[in-house]
Amino acid sequence: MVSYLLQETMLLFTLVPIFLCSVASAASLHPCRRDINESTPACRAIPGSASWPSPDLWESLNKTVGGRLLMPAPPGAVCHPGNPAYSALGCAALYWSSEFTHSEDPVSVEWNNWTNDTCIPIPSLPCTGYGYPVYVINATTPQHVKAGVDFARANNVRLIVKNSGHDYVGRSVAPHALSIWVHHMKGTELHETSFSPAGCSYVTIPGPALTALAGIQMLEAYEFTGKSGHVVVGGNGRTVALGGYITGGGHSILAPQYGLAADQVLEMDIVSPQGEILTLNECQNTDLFWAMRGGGGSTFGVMTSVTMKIFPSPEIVGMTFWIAASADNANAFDMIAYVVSQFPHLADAGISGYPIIFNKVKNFIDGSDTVIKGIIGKIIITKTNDASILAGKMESIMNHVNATWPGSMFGHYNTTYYPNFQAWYAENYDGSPTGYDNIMASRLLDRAALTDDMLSLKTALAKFSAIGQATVYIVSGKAVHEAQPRGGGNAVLPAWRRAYVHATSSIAYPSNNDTDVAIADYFSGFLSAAIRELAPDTGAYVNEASKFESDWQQTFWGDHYERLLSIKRSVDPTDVFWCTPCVGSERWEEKAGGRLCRV
Ligand SMILES: Cc1cc2nc3c(=O)[nH]c(=O)nc-3n(C[C@H](O)[C@H](O)[C@H](O)COP(=O)(O)OP(=O)(O)OC[C@H]3O[C@@H](n4cnc5c(N)ncnc54)[C@H](O)[C@@H]3O)c2cc1C
Ligand SMILES: *[C@@H]1O[C@H](CO)[C@@H](O)[C@H](O)[C@H]1NC(C)=O
Ligand SMILES: *[C@@H]1O[C@H](CO)[C@@H](O)[C@H](O)[C@H]1NC(C)=O
Ligand SMILES: *[C@@H]1O[C@H](CO)[C@@H](O)[C@H](O)[C@H]1NC(C)=O
Ligand SMILES: *[C@@H]1O[C@H](CO)[C@@H](O)[C@H](O)[C@H]1NC(C)=O
Ligand SMILES: *[C@@H]1O[C@H](CO)[C@@H](O)[C@H](O)[C@H]1NC(C)=O
Ligand SMILES: *[C@@H]1O[C@H](CO)[C@@H](O)[C@H](O)[C@H]1NC(C)=O
Ligand SMILES: *[C@@H]1O[C@H](CO)[C@@H](O)[C@H](O)[C@H]1NC(C)=O
Ligand SMILES: CC(=O)N[C@H]1CO[C@H](CO)[C@@H](O)[C@@H]1O
Repeated sequence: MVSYLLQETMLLFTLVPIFLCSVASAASLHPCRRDINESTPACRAIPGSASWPSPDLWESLNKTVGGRLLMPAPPGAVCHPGNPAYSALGCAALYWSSEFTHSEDPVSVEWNNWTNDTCIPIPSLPCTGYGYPVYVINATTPQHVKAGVDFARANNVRLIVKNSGHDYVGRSVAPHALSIWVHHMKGTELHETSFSPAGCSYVTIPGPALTALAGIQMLEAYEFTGKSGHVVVGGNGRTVALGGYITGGGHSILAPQYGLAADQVLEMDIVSPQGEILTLNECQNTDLFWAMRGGGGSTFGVMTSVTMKIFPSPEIVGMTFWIAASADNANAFDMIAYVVSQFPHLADAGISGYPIIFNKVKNFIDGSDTVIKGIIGKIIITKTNDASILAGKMESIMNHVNATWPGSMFGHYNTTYYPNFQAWYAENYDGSPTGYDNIMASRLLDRAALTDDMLSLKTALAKFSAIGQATVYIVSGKAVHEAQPRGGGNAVLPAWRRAYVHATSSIAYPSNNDTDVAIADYFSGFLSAAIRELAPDTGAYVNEASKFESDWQQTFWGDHYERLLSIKRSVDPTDVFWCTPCVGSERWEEKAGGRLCRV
C-alpha cells in the first residue's frame, strides 16, 4: 500500500482525486469518495436489513430476466438431515471432489474456504449456507446480465459474478449477494480467415479467430477449434471458463509459443458497471479494452463474449520425466535447483510445460516405502515430430546430474508424438480433484531469480515446497515476452513479460477447525514470503495466488495499477463490482459475518 501511494505522488497531475485519498484525514466527507459520499449507505444491504429490496422488487427483477432468478440451496444441503433440501439420494449422487459438480451448480465453488465452510456435505458439520449468495440470475443474454448489474447498483446490493467457480482467490462467491451466473452463456463462432473489429472500418486482422460466449470452458474451446484444425491459447483444466481466465491473463502450455490468452483478444463485449452493453476493441472503449485483458475478473464489468486469435493446432512431442533422490540425500535440493535453473534455457529452445517439485513424498517410482525428493513433469515442444530435440535437452540435464552427484540420483524420461494439441490435451489435461479447503501462494520467476544465485534458489524452492510439492510451470517465454496485444498493450502484470516460471504451492486443510485454519494461514504467509524473497521485484499471477498477499496492488498489477485504478474509479465510481484481491477494492471491507461495509 505504502509503495503504491508513493508512486501515486509521481502521477499527481493526472490522478489528483486519488492522490488526495492518501493525504485525507478522517473527515466525514472523504475527498477521494467522488461518488461514494456521506449519503452512500455505510454497508451493502443484507437480508433482514431495512434497505434489503422488498419481495416485490425481487419479483420484478425476476420478470425482467424472464423468470431466471434463482434462490438456490447450497449444494451441500442435500447431505444435511433437517435441511429442507435434504435428500439421501441427492447426497449419494453429489461428487464433491468433481470439478463438474461445482461448475454446473449456480452457487458452488471448488474451494470450500471461500464459502467459509458454511455447507460442506458432511452431516456432522453445520449447514447455514450464509457464505453463499442469496439470489442468482441464470444469465444467457447480455440483457440478463444488465438487469442484474442495474438492480444491484440501484438497490445497494452486493454483486458477484460466477462462472465455473474455479477461483483460487475466492472472487466468485460471497454472502448476502446477488450473483450473475454466466455459465450458461454458451456459443462459439469461427472466423476462418480474418476478423474485423466492430467500428474499426480500416482494420482487418488477418488469421483465424474464435468468438466465444463467456461461459465457454476449456474443453469446449479446444473441441470447437479442433474441428477446423485450430487451437485456442487455453488452460490445462477442463472446466475453467473463459470469463475469469482471460480477465486474469490466462497462462497456457502454448503461451511461450503464442503469448498469454489475454494477448490473443481482439474484441470483447461487456456489460459495464453502469449497465451499458459495450463493445471493446482497439477503436472503441479502449481504456476498458486495456483493463479487461489482465485487470482481473468482476471488477470492470461482465464479459459476455470474447473474440480471440487462434492458431493451427500444432504437432507436439510430449515428454514425461522425473529425477529423484532419496529424501535423506543432502544434495537433493541442489539437484532440484540445478534442474529448475535450466528452465530459461529450455524455454529459449521452445520447450514449455508443467514440472512439479516433490519434497519428502512416498516413493511413487518403485512403490516402495522409501521417501524421495525430486522433480517430475510433463513438458512439450511444438511444431515438430522430432523427439530428439526434447530428448537431447533432457539427456544433457540428466548427464550433468549424474556427473555432479554420481550414483545417488535416478532419472527417467520418455517421449510421445501427438499429431495436434488436442491429442496431447486428451491425455494430459489437469483433472485434479477439488472440493476441499485450499489456500495458494505463488510467484512469477524471471531469469535472474532462476539463474543468478543457486543457493538462494535452492533455499527458496526447499521452503516453498515444504508442504510436499510446488509447481514450477514453464508457461512463459519468448511469445509472452514479445507479445504485441491489439491496441498497443493490455493490463497483464508486466512481470509476465520477463518471467519463465509460474511457481505455486498450495495448502489443503480440513474444514471447520479453527486450529487448522490458523495453521493454514501461517503456512500461506510462510510460503508467500519464501518465494517472494527469491524474486522480490516480479509479482504473482492473480488467478493462481494467495488472497492475502501484502502489497497486493503491486504484486498482481505492478506498474499498471495506477492506470487500472483510475479506470476503475471512472467506470465504477460507486463500486458496484467489488472483490478481493481486485483493483479499487480499498474503500470497502468484509466485516465478521461477511457484510460488506465502507472502510
Ligand atoms: C484445476 C484448475 C486448473 C487451472 N488451470 C489454469 C491454467 O492452465 N491457466 C490459467 O491461467 N489458470 C488456470 N487456472 C486458474 C483459473 O484461471 C482461475 O481459477 C480463473 O479464475 C477461473 O475463471 P472462471 O471464470 O472459470 O472461474 P470463476 O471462479 O467462476 O471466476 C473467477 C473470477 O472471474 C470472474 N468472472 C468469471 N466470469 C466472468 C465474466 N464473464 N466477466 C467478468 N468476470 C468474470 C469471477 O467473478 C471471479 O472474479 C486453473 C484453475 C484450476 C482450479
Ligand atoms: C453523493 O453521491 C450521490 C450519487 O452517488 C450524489 O447524487 C450526491 O449529490 C452526492 N452528495 C454529495 C454531498 O456530494
Ligand atoms: C422467478 O420466476 C420463475 C417463473 O415464474 C419462478 O419459477 C421462480 O421461482 C422465480 N424465482 C424466485 C427467486 O422467486
Ligand atoms: C439455467 O439456464 C439453462 C439454460 O436455459 C438451463 O438449461 C438450466 O437448467 C438453468 N439452470 C437452473 C438451475 O435453473
Ligand atoms: C545415472 O546413471 C545411472 C546408471 O546409468 C542411471 O540408472 C540413472 O538413472 C542416471 N541418473 C540420472 C539422473 O540420469
Ligand atoms: C512415461 O513415463 C511415465 C513416468 O514413469 C509413465 O507413467 C508413462 O507410462 C510412460 N509413458 C510411456 C508412453 O512409456
Ligand atoms: C483441529 O485441528 C487440530 C490440529 O490439526 C487437531 O489437533 C484437533 O484435534 C482438531 N480438532 C477437531 C475438533 O477435529
Ligand atoms: C466465518 O465463520 C466464522 C465462524 O466459523 C465467523 O467467525 C467469521 O466471521 C466468518 N467469516 C466471514 C467472512 O463471514
Ligand atoms: C472456513 C475457513 O477455512 N475460512 C478461512 C478461509 O481462509 C481465511 C484465510 O486463511 C481465513 O481467515 C478463514 O477463516
